[in-house]
Amino acid sequence: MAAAVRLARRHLGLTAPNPSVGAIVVADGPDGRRVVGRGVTALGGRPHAEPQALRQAGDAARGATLYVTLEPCSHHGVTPPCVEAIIAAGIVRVVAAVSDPDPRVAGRGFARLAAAGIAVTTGVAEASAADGLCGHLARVRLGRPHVLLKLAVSADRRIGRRDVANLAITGPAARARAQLMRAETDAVAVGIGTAEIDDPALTVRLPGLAAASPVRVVFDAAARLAPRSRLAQTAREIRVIDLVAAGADPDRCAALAALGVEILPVARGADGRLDLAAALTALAAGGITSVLVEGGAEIAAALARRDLIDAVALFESDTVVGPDGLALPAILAAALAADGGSFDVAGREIWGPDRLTLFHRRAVP
Ligand code: AOF
Ligand code: ZN
Repeated sequence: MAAAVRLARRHLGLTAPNPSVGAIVVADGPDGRRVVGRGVTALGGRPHAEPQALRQAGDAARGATLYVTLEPCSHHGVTPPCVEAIIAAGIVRVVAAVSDPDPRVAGRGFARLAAAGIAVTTGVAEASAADGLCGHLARVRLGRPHVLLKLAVSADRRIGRRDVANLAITGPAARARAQLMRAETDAVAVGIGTAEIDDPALTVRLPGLAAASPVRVVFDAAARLAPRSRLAQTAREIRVIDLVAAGADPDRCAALAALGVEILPVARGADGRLDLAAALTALAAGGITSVLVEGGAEIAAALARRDLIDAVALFESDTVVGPDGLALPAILAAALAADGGSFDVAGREIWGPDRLTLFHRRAVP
């Protein structure tokens, strides 16, 4: 199952709105157990993982075990049900990690397999598989994408400076790691303040991964995104969605739309600003299952206030920004605090001189 989870990870961020699933067929041979087929959900979401693994296994699938990270589908969607392919191939045992909450599946996949006499085990390595399926699980269960907030803080707990564009807090290794996060998500988002100050491209520039650049999203209530910005100017190459408040200046919206920027109007919240929950729902309706939020402080704090952050990637460096830098918003510092916070540490990594801590929102009991 660990191998299937790693396999699924390869297409993370590249299969939306489908999840990236990993499937491995293991057969008993004269020399012991061996892998005879591997499959990962194809780019764009289809074909699913299982038929690919079964095709690779061919006749060796007869009597074999299938390890799969998500409950195989039982519905006639765009593709025929995976359970039928599994039964037809002669698989005798299915080991799965996560049950599919998609209402079209939701237990029916396992039930169909069991009815065909296949031994079914589920819940194996569930937490690590669910990590890679977090976008699908959030979209189906919550109707919004999974939200990962990326933050870089200096030794004096600053996350940037109002007067300096693209202030480097972390080093090149940490920044490459952050680009990998972009490659693994469906969309990368910033607030309009960050878009104006940094004029970011928000693309993936890692060698070999340029095609993995996610959809770029701006929280931009008043449609302030500049037509001359890098985002607007490259909208025809890599999608840009501008989340504007209903009633935003139609001329500004039209100028951006003419450049290929997709204008997505969203209701205003009680505070008169963009309703962030509605904005995320609109993204999910458009097939986006995961969002990496990269800044700035204001959007991060606003998401935290509405309890819309599922995970945080906190990079910490020894750089000193100085007292006039932007402080890590208090609400985030409190949420990430070791005692009394609302997030748990899910992993730690070292990138050059910088540290990365991954936090997951603590599950509500
Ligand atoms: C699987 N294996 O590799 C994936 C699955 O629109 P469709 O027909 O492609 O079905 C999409 C649903 O199938 C999706 O919402 C999720 O429940 C499941 N994804 N299932 O058996 C796979 N990617
Ligand atoms: Zn399927």
